[in-house]
Amino acid sequence: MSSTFDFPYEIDTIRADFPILHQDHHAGVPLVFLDNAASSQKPTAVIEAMNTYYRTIHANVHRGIHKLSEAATAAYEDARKKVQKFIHAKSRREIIFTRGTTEGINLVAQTWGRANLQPGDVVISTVMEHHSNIVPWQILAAEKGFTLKYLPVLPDGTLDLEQYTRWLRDENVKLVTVMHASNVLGTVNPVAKMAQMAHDAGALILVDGAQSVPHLPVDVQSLDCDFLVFSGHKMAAPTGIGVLYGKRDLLEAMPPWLGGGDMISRVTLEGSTWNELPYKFEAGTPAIAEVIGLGAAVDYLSALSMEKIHAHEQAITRYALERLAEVPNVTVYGQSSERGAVAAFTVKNIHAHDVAQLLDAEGVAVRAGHHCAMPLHDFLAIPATARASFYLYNTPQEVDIFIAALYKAQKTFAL
Ligand code: 7TS
Repeated sequence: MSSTFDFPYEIDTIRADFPILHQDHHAGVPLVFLDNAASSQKPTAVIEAMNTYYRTIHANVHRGIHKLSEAATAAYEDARKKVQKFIHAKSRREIIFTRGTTEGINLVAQTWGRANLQPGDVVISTVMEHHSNIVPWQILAAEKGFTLKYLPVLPDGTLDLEQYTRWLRDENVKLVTVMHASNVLGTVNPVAKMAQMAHDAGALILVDGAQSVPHLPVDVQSLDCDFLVFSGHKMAAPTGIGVLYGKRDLLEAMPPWLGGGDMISRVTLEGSTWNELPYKFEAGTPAIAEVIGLGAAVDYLSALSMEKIHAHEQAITRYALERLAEVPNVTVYGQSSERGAVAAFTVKNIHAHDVAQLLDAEGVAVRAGHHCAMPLHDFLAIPATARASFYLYNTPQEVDIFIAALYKAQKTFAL
């Protein structure tokens, strides 16, 4: 079946770019990496960009007037322009480097949220969110006294947009904070439509792009989102680096979060004034090598084209879902017609952790657990799922190995 598969690019060449994919997982058992929603693997171009930086131009940025510091600063700021272009932001000043999605959401909560939310206000999150888009708002709500509401999920794994309409009409909604694509259900939420509805009601929208920016073309101007957050490590870039995009007027009006070097204009013992954007939100020495690695990842993905990556992942996911449907006693969660490259599932009478362990013995790396989405698993009334998640380098042959391992796992448990 997998022999009829159409690749939008030369898959063997692409796979050759990722050194980690070519090792045995156990002696004689090749690695089949299907845990990409947790973190993707890195191509040589990204590893080498960081290596070259450390070997040839490392120095601190934005301070020295010596040649190395100028070269490091140029490389760092060049990466910012690459990210700006990648998500179609109007200005490089709208690109703030963070440690990742989690930090981006906390930054918005602690700056925009702390300055603007008060008792009587409503923030809408959703039942399907990752904990990073729930907990920062719970912490702030306890302090500021606003109301946090969670948009329900319908049985097909999509959001209840009728409830959304009602809340926007009837409640004093100040912010909608929603994931673009679910890390469990795969659902791709209609965030452009949700943004328009939020704006019509006078609310802002934050989009968690952790599971969308790595996988499909994302244009912040056509989505018209107020904030977008994502993590480098899920999109072929290093760990420890992520992005907060914000509309310039909002970022200008927001107070800073972390105080320290680089984020100030002038400091006296009586008080301080803030640096211009984006530096106001980048206190201290940043993750310079990781930013340069992110720039290289953006180059890599762009050269391949996000449209092609998306097309490939759609095909792989469709194939995996078809093959999973053949396996008896397997339930897959989420039936949205718009879905990303994840398949979370349970196997009757086998705990998700045991499924993952048995697959691991066959070389297949998947994640098991609640995937940092406990409220969603409560809604699904299951303690845990196993999850296969795909990226640009996965092949239908790998899906076949995964499915064969799943049959073997069931056989092992039946004994
Ligand atoms: N939002 C979504 C939708 C995510 O999937 C994740 C990570 C995060 C936020 C947090 O990203 P971080 O880089 O700040 O940690 N999701 C997962 C996952 O599904 N398995 O491991 C991490």
